[in-house]
Amino acid sequence: MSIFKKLKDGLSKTSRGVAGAFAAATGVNDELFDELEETLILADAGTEVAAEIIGSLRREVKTENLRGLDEVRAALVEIIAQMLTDSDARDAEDGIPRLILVTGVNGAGKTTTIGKLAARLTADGKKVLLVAADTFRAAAGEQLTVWAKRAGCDIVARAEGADPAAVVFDGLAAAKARRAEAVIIDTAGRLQNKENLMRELEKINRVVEREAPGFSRETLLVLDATTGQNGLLQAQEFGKAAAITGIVLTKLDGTAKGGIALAVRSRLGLPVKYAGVGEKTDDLLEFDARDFAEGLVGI
Ligand SMILES: Nc1nc2c(ncn2[C@@H]2O[C@H](COP(=O)(O)OP(=O)(O)OP(=O)(O)O)[C@@H](O)[C@H]2O)c(=O)[nH]1
Ligand SMILES: [Mg+2]
Repeated sequence: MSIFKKLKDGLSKTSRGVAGAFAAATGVNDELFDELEETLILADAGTEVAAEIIGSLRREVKTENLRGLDEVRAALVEIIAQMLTDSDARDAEDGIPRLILVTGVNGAGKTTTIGKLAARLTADGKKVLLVAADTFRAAAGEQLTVWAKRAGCDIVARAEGADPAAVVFDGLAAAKARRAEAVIIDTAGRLQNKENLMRELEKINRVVEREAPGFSRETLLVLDATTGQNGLLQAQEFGKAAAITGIVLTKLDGTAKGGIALAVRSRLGLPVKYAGVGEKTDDLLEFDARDFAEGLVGI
């Protein structure tokens, strides 16, 4: 199955809801708008964002005088795609090494995403170095080592229980010495309300800021798409410890509803950068706003 198909299948819970609203519609009327708004709320977009989208849709229908359901559906895709579009996105610059710090709660899919990214960047001919700064969970280093082997890239790992900020320091020294072109740092899963663990993340982030001035830095927050609106809270709290530049939405192949992408984008201004659609190396998509909007609406 293609990864695009996996994404569309994963979002089918929501697209079926949208399809149902259109199928039951007796015309382009309040009932239809209310049904669509309800569907977006059920899809984890949140009440405010759902109201915002449907408000835009109502205006569009009025100003463009849309009468057909297909036109309304296309307008809905357009509005959602625009909301999700990251207009500030820039391609990585040639010659400037990338440094990606990966954070998130326990089990969100951080290590798996790093493995997939490492494989992709290595296949693109980049010299990749992974840094195993999850020294907390048993066997976390081994898990990342397996991914590094699979990708065919380097890894810096230390013994379990080592200070993660020190591992990051060593990792960055190795990255500079070996002239790595992409460095990806794995961190331990932590709940956003665990004060001491958030301070530890701050410390890791300080080391990154201090030791990697020549790198183009990104901090990705990995969100399990099936945890819905809680993702908003996670993004807010993690952002206090390390400024987040982008979101990775994982497990979109499962029972996710997808609306959390709209919520983080609209409420927090955070772009979704990648979408995880499975456990295998190839199951990662560069996030595409239009594909995602079409997946949600079901076109
Ligand atoms: N279906 C599906 N499973 C995924 C995806 N991404 C990760 N997983 C699975 O989710 C589980 C947790 O993944 P990890 O990558 O270990 O998550 P983590 O955030 O590193 O976990 P901790 O380090 O323990 O906090 C594993 O069983 C992965 O195979 C995805 O996009 N889709
Ligand atoms: Mg992990």
